[in-house]
Amino acid sequence: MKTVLITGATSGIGKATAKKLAKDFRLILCGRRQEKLDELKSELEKITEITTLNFDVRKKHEVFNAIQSLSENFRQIDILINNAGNAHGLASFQDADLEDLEAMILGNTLGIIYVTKAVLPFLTKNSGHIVNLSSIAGKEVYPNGTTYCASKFAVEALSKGMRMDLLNDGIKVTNIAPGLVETEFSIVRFKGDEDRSKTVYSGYQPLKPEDLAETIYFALMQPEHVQLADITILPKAQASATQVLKNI
Ligand code: 8X3
Repeated sequence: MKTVLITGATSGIGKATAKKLAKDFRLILCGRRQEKLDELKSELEKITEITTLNFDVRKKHEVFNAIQSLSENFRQIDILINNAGNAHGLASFQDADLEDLEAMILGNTLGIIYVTKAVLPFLTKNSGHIVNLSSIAGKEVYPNGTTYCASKFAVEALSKGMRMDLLNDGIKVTNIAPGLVETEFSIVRFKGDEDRSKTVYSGYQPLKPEDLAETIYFALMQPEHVQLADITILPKAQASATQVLKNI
């Protein structure tokens, strides 16, 4: 049975993906909240073999130490799902808090670089697969999202470049760019303001984390010779990063 490492597995898309994959894969669940990892582990270990790694993708040494601490039976990783990521603030570039901007570049861009560099020595050659979670914000820039978008444009470049550089190693790279998905994303972006977060997802049907889990599963279950390179997935009510039809 293949082994999948998922970052950001404690909530949202990562958690839904862990649940979806449990019937077919062994799982390495990674996240910052150990109690959430433990909860998910105890739920899913009835179905498959699970281990957890507690680290913050923004902390280089934590990332490498955690991945190098994997026990012998989890040291061969077939699939890496770079899911962890966040937005911090939605403000003009001139007004945005510099620490928020640093956190997005660190978490969304450097985080993928750290985790992928740490996992690559353990990633199966000739049938390995990396899935990077980008965003519609990796395809289009929108006002007040400058650095968030920059962090996701970088993910797009990382996906394309990894696909080139890992071609000879037989490792597939799938880039997934979702639009509006209802998760803790906006609560984090708006620093705990649940009312403001709810307005982002009201008046239309946003994507659910489970929709993304289905998409990731679909990408992983393709025949060995098929590489889904780039998938953009939007709610029916969304046409672009800034165009959402509400009250339909
Ligand atoms: C999250 C989607 O539209 O808020 O990546 O940028 S959006």
